[in-house]
Amino acid sequence: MRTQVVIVGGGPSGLLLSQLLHRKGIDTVVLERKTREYVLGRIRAGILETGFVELMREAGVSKRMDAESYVHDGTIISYGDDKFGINFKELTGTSVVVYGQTEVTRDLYDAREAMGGKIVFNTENVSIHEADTNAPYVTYTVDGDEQRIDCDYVAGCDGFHGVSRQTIPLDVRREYEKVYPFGWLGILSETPPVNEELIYASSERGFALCSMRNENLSRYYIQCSLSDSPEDWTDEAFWDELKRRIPAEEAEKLITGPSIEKSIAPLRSFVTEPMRWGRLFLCGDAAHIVPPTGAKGLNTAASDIHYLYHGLVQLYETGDSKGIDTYSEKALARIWKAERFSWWMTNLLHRFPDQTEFDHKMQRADVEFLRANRDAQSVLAQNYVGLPY
Ligand code: RFL
Ligand code: PHB
Repeated sequence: MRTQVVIVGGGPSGLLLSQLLHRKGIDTVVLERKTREYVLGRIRAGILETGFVELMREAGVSKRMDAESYVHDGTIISYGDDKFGINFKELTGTSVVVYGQTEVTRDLYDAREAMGGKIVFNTENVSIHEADTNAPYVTYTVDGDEQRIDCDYVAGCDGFHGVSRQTIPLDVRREYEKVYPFGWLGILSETPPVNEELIYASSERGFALCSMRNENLSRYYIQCSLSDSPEDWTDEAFWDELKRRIPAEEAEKLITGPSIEKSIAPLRSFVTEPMRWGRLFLCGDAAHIVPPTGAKGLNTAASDIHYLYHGLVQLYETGDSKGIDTYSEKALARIWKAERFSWWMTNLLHRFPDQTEFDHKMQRADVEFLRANRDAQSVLAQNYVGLPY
């Protein structure tokens, strides 16, 4: 078999790239290790930057998103019972959109199916060969049969645990990592959100986040210990702890109910450089991870896809390789800024096990400054709505 671009990974990055390229007449094959149902069962991102929304429109998959998503013009930061708002719209002229990653992925799968896009599920032993030559190819097994696809380029969109990044030799690849000493325990419940805007809550007992998917589907998170497992937390224990971490006014209003999903995500900052090796390009979580504070993970994946898509179209349409030659540099320049923002917001709002009283005072001063200073709020707002591509 032969195609122009093999895309390893059928998560949001891989599907979006495949859909965008297909519309420009560029042929792709997506190789996904799991099933469609499995990918759609993962509850992840909820907040999309306008750059992401634009890309979904360009991919022709925005119909449901435009009809069903919620525009958020700001967010709330609370500490103990104190709180204040950050008005993105006023400070930057832009907003963000609430539309779950599950829905984004579902829309992309539906669109790929409708256009006859090639997605191979349940692939095993995916292996990328000769990526540093002009004749790369990918082998994999499906249903016990070994297959080979020859191609022009490979896009590694296979997430943090994928094989693409590992294909780049260690003497070329440099990795930067910070692991945080806590995780986020998240639940999804069919209850109305406690507030119309998201609440990022800092408290003496640790961080909490009140988010949502729609008017009857709420997503809440609490900072938890890395040694916890979701089974350690009954729904009742979760709700009790959440109430202790958000302002009393919201705690009283909170409507609780049974969780329909409960999971723990460890927090990590990670970047690999470069994001290109020969004819292999890394995109999204395959190349970088941010802690979820600040909602940048899926959004940075989208900016990678934006750069790679435009680079490949330029190449196939005009023969000019400038876009793909500068891919790694351009993607990384934006990613490091998103890394900084997510790291800063994580440090601002979480409790760390080794913090001293002095450190607590510093955190508090940082939050007070943010509350009182419009310029500081503007910096947060610009980063939250998304830096320009
Ligand atoms: P994914 O989604 O991990 O998809 C990779 C796909 O590749 C497949 N795969 C392979 N396929 C073939 N062969 C192999 N060897 C393979 N190895 C892996 C996997 O099965 C999978 O289907 O990466 P992608 O596409 O780059 O997308 C990245 C996003 O999923 C991620 O950045 C976000 O979910 C992060 N994130 C958030 N991002 C935001 O922008 N806003 C948010 O509000 C937000 N909240 C979150 C988040 C992530 C979270 N968790 C659980 C990590 C909240 C949470 C709790
Ligand atoms: C979510 O709704 O899942 C969500 C929202 C904002 C974040 C992280 C996760 O910063």
